[in-house]
Amino acid sequence: MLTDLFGPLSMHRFGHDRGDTDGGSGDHDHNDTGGTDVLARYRERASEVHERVVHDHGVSCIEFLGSTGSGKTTLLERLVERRPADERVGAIVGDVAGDDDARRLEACGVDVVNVNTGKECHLDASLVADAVDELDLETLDRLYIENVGNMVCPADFPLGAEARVLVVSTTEGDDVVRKHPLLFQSCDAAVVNKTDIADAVGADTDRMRTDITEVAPDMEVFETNARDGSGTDRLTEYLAASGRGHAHTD
Ligand SMILES: Nc1nc2c(ncn2[C@@H]2O[C@H](COP(=O)(O)OP(=O)(O)OP(=O)(O)O)[C@@H](O)[C@H]2O)c(=O)[nH]1
Ligand SMILES: [Mg+2]
Repeated sequence: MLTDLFGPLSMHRFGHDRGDTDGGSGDHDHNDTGGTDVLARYRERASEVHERVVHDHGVSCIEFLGSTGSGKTTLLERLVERRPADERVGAIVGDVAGDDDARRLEACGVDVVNVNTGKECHLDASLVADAVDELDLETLDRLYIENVGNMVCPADFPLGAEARVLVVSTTEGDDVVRKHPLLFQSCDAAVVNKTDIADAVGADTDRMRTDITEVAPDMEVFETNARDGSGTDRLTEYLAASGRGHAHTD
């Protein structure tokens, strides 16, 4: 069962478990002046995305998020290269501007929808729902969502994925986990990337791993070099074990 592998699912956090309505971690005012809870609306939208993509179409949906340049797209390139021959992959790629990442993934044979957020520093479920409209879900087995590079705001905005994978890298400093506990707590798995240059930048990956376990005790942690793919096999296995189109039981 997926919950055994991923801990509390994003779906369940926003759809069932997380009854709170103030996300609390963002530096924006996430509530509108009419008193309506904007975050609750987005969580509802995320539930709809999840229902449609995962339940109705049986597409495994995984979100990758983390700071700018941590290696999200590079990691996705490696995962796509290593996918089973018959696995059909789509991606929704969020960036403030441009289509560089979308073109990189397209070059790997992925059906990509590029989303430019302009002044927004994160994707939200409405943007994802619109992007999903542009995909033919019937032709996909897996959908990756790459969020805009940001370590704060995405915590408040689940997108409807089955799991959220947080990608940090050694170049961000080995104190990155301590500075962003809330984001770690809002995700299901963490990748410590750029292990190949940890020594060069003086980062202690053991410390990062220990810090992750401290802020999010049940979190799966992967160490990777996304440039050459080292460490991605375990991540591939973990993602492959994620259920496809798991049935609603509650
Ligand atoms: N040495 C090393 N470089 C890496 C690794 N992973 C990614 N890079 C490099 O880091 C830079 C940023 O990688 P991206 O994959 O574009 O990062 P990203 O997280 O998608 O960035 P945004 O989409 O802008 O948030 C690129 O120059 C990559 O080649 C790694 O494991 N080791
Ligand atoms: Mg990217």
